[in-house]
Amino acid sequence: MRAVFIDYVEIKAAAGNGGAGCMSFRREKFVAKGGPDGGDGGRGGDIVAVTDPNLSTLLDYRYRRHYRAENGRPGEGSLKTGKSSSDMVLRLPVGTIVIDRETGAMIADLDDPDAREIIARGGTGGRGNAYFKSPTNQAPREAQPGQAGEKRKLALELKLLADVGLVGQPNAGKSTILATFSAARPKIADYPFTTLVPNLGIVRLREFKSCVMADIPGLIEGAAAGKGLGHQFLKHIQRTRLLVYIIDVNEPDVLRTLGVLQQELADFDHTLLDRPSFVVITKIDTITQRDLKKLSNNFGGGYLWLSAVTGMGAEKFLLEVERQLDQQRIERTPG
Ligand SMILES: Nc1nc2c(ncn2[C@@H]2O[C@H](COP(=O)(O)OP(=O)(O)OP(=O)(O)O)[C@@H](O)[C@H]2O)c(=O)[nH]1
Ligand SMILES: [Mg+2]
Repeated sequence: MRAVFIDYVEIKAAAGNGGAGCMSFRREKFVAKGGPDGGDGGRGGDIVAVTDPNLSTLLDYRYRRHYRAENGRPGEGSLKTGKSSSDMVLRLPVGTIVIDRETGAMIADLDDPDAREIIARGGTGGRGNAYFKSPTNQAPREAQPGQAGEKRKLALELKLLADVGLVGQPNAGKSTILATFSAARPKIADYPFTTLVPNLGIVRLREFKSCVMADIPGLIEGAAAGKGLGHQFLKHIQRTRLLVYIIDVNEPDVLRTLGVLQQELADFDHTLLDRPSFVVITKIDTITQRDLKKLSNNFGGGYLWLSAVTGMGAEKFLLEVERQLDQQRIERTPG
C-alpha cells in the first residue's frame, strides 16, 4: 500500500539500568574472615510495544513523550540477587511502526493484533563479588556495575487504515468510484487489471465527517489459486470496517458474480464474510431506464444503484456508507 501516514509522534524511551553487583563478605560469630557473599544485581526493565486493537490513534503519545522503565535493584550480601524490574508496556494501535530516529531503522512493525516487541532493552545486572571467587582469589574485592539500559529516540508512525474497502471484478468501476467521491486520482481505463496496487482516498460524507476508502485490484474467480493478480492484496482490506461489493450492471448474472467475489474473499480469510457489507450495482447510465426498472424490481430493495458518471444514486451511496460506519460505532460503544 502507498505509505500514507496520518499519525506521527516522536518519543524517548529509556530502558532500566541493571542493578549493581554487591561486594560483601560473610560475617558470622566465631568466623574471623568469611568468604565473599555479594549477590548479582537485577535486570533493568525493557520497554515493550504491544498492540491494542481498541486503539485507533497515537493521540496519547502526544501528551507524554518520555518513557522510562525502572532500574534493577542492586545485589545484596548473603548472596541475595537484586530484584529485576518489570517491563514498561506501551500500548499502540495495530498498524504502528516504530523507527529508531538516529539510524532510521524500523525496529518494530506492529501489524497484527497481538504483536509484542521489545523496543529498548533493559541492562543486565552486574555480578556480585561472590562470582569472582576462585582458588587463587578467595576474597575478591571486585563487583560489577549494572549494564546501562538502552536509550532510544523513537518515532511512532501509524499507517492509514481504510474504513471502507471496494471489492469487485476487474473493470467493474471501483477506481472510478474512488475518483468520484474523493480527491484521489487512481488510474482508470476500460480494460481489466488497471489497478495493480491499492489506492486510498478520503471521502467526505458530510461536514466534519469523512472516511478512508480503499480501491483494490480486481478479483476474479480462481484468484485464491493465483489467477489474475492472485488475492494477496486482499490483506489491505483485512482491517477495513466495511466492504462494498461493486458489480457492473451489465454482468449477465449479478448473483453469481457476487457469489464469486464472496468465495474468493472467503478463500483468503473466511472472517471477511462476517464483515458488514453492501452491494452496489454500478454503471447504471449504460442501460435504459426501462431495463433498470426491470432489474431493480427483480432484486427488490437489497442493492444500491449507482452511476459514477452521472452521479445518479450518489447520495444514497454515501448515506449508506455513513449509516453502516455509524452503526458500528454504536455497537462498539460499551454499555
Ligand atoms: N458509463 C460508465 N462507465 C463507467 C462507470 N464507472 C466506470 N466506468 C468505466 O468502466 C471502465 C473501468 O473502470 P475502472 O474504474 O477502471 O474499473 P476498476 O474496477 O477499477 O477496474 P480494475 O482496476 O481493472 O479492477 C472505465 O472505462 C470507466 O470509465 C459508470 O458509472 N458509468
Ligand atoms: Mg481500478
